[in-house]
Amino acid sequence: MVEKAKFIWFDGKFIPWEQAQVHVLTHTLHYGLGVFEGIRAYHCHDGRTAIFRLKEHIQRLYDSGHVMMIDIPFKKDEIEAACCEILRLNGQKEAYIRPLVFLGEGVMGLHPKGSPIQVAIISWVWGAYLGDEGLRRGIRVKTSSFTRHHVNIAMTKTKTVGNYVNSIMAKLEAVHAGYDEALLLDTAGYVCEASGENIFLVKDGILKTPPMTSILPGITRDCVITLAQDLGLTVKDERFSRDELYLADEVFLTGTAAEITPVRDVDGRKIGPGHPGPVTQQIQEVYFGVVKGQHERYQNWLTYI
Ligand code: PPE
Repeated sequence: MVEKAKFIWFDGKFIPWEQAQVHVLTHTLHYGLGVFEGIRAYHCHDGRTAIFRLKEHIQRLYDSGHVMMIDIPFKKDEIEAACCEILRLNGQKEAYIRPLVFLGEGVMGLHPKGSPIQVAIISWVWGAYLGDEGLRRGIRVKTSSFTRHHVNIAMTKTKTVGNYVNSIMAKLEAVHAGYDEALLLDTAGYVCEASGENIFLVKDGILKTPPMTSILPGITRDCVITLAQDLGLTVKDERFSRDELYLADEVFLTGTAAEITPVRDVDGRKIGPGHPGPVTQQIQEVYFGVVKGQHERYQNWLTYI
């Protein structure tokens, strides 16, 4: 259960948590057209709180809106300012921030013109997305029987509400089968992404991650590519098959919520020695240092509040 905070920003105002309600005719509730973001704020080593890559997340929210033809009725800097203010008002040193743009009550039917476009920003305390132990020891992943969206069926570069039904189906199936997370293949059968994370493999010291074609352009993925290259590692952005994953030395998932989560097993095949490898551990360590403001070089990724 999400732990209740004091306030939610709703259509330009901070209101008490309990009052952030919607009508059952809310268009997004019926048809799934809405866009959202997921952002983390960390309690830094110097005692301050910093939102990680706020500008990039808000830009992606507007990009999602652009693709889905949802004209967000606020300026980007108003949304950024509200993300900072909500943490102050809720007294949260560390939190997950969820901006959500949805079509409200008014119009029914598939042509959404005339629906009010509403925006909410919620913040709550969210620990390790795939569990503390998963973060430390690695998780078990199952290739899903559900395929990731075809690029002409869903707009995969957007965080559209309805896109996530596919993720939920895959997640339910994986958990039902006793795994922690689902891996989805693309429509050509190549490794695509997990239900809510991008994926990397490491083989002979080289990192590989699927190209942008049909994945969400993950902001954590982008960080990992930069951090790995700055560590002198080679990163290839090219497609690979599930058996290449089985044969990898290391596998890990990346996401705002999941952060850097090692994978120790894919479809019952042990990955490497079956525990997080040296590259994954190094990336994890640098990433957690960066988000907490310990590396001068990446200070421009942080918005201190
Ligand atoms: N792919 C998908 C499908 C996805 O949902 C996410 C984020 C990513 C990749 C990684 O993107 P980024 O966060 O920019 O590195 N998934 C969000 C979902 C969490 C949720 O359950 O809700 C997240 O990590 O915030």
